[in-house]
Amino acid sequence: MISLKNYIVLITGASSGIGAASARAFAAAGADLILAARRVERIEAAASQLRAEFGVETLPLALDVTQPNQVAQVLGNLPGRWAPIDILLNNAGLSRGLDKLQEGQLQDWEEMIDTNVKGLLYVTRAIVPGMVARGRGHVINIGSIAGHEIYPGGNVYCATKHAVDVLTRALRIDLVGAGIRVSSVDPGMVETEFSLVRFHGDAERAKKVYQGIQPLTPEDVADAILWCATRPPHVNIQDMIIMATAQASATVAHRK
Ligand code: NDP
Ligand code: 8X3
Repeated sequence: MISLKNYIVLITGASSGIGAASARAFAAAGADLILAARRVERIEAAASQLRAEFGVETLPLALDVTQPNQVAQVLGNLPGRWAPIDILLNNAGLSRGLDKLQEGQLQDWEEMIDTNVKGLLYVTRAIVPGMVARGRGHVINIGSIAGHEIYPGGNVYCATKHAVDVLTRALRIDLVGAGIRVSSVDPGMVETEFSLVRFHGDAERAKKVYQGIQPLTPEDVADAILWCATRPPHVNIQDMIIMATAQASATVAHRK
């Protein structure tokens, strides 16, 4: 296990769910954190809290990963001590809707593709060249069971997570020999704001997703991410699928 003391970790989507839990896990492990998201008030509050609680340095960063110019500008001009990022956690992502493809909303498709695929690419493009120059680094992408399976109504969301899987594997090939690790952590059902976002704020419908089942918590996933990040440098966890015990596959779950 390696120590993350003085490591700089950039987390996208740090304002909620898996990203917020990962921020706490990395802070507890002594890493300094760049917390990026659109909801600035949340990441500012988390940045102060983690600084006070764990004595680490934190930098809240307003960032919309769907905006290529903004991503290049903000990540290309990080304050000096923050520039040499050791770990990039590409976590920002969302699902919108659960419609059959033939009934899907174009706006939902655009948002998922722009965030989950293009956003991940823009951020990766901005950060990885520095890792290459330094000969060290770790990119951890948050994929999903939806990147391995397809379920009814999952169409475009599943396509974006399959794309994340392909991009993780492609980056590993392109970076081989550069001393940089590339991992994917792919959860099943995790109770976060994910379903609330998927159903456009319909809290009743979102709650039903987790009814009668004990889903993963964001902390469970953060624990897995931290474990990947703290393996010895010659060990790369390529892909980790993590599911609730009561969930056997994307479509098979036991509900009480
Ligand atoms: P949440 O909705 O709780 O968190 C999503 C995060 O992504 C928020 O911090 C949000 O921040 C951020 N985000 C969304 N769009 C953008 C954007 N354009 N720019 C910057 N940040 C953005 O959901 P989860 O924590 O569950 O989701 C995190 C990741 O985990 C996603 O990639 C999701 O696909 C994946 N995942 C989730 C599973 C689940 O069951 N919950 C299972 C498998 C994978 P803000 O809105 O402030 O910008
Ligand atoms: C989130 C998991 O199965 O709800 O990526 O799509 S699932």
